[in-house]
Formats: sequence, C-alpha cells, structure tokens
Amino acid sequence: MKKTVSIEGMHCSHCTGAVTKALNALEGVSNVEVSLENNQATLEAADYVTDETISSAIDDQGFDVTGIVSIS
Ligand SMILES: [Cu+2]
Repeated sequence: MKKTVSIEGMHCSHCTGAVTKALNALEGVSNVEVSLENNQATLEAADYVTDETISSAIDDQGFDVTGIVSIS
C-alpha cells in the first residue's frame, strides 16, 4: 500500500535524511522518498505496517506527523 505522510518540522537535508533513514529502518517499508519542499514522505508499506508505527518512527526523530493518507 502506498502512503503519503505529512510531516512538520523539517528544515534542511539533515532533517530529510533523518526521516528517510528512520523510515527505511522499518520492516515492511520500502521506496521511501522524503520531500523537503512538500513537507511529506511517500513510501510503500506492507499490510502489517501500521500508521502508528510510521508516525512514531518519525516522532522519535523530533518531527511531527500531521497526517497519513493511504492509496491502495
Ligand atoms: Cu534540518
């Protein structure tokens, strides 16, 4: 399932790098693309990956997730 994650608080390439790394570290998550311009991440998530898992991985890096949209 493809997901678009809206993220607040990213301000430079170090921020997007931290988010990218955190998402890539999640089991079942692939094709991670983080956009500083759009303040969002797009990724492919396996069915067992919950929005909470994605959200807390980003929270742990010090950023806020303001929404996750799933596109089946
Ligand atoms: Cu930064």
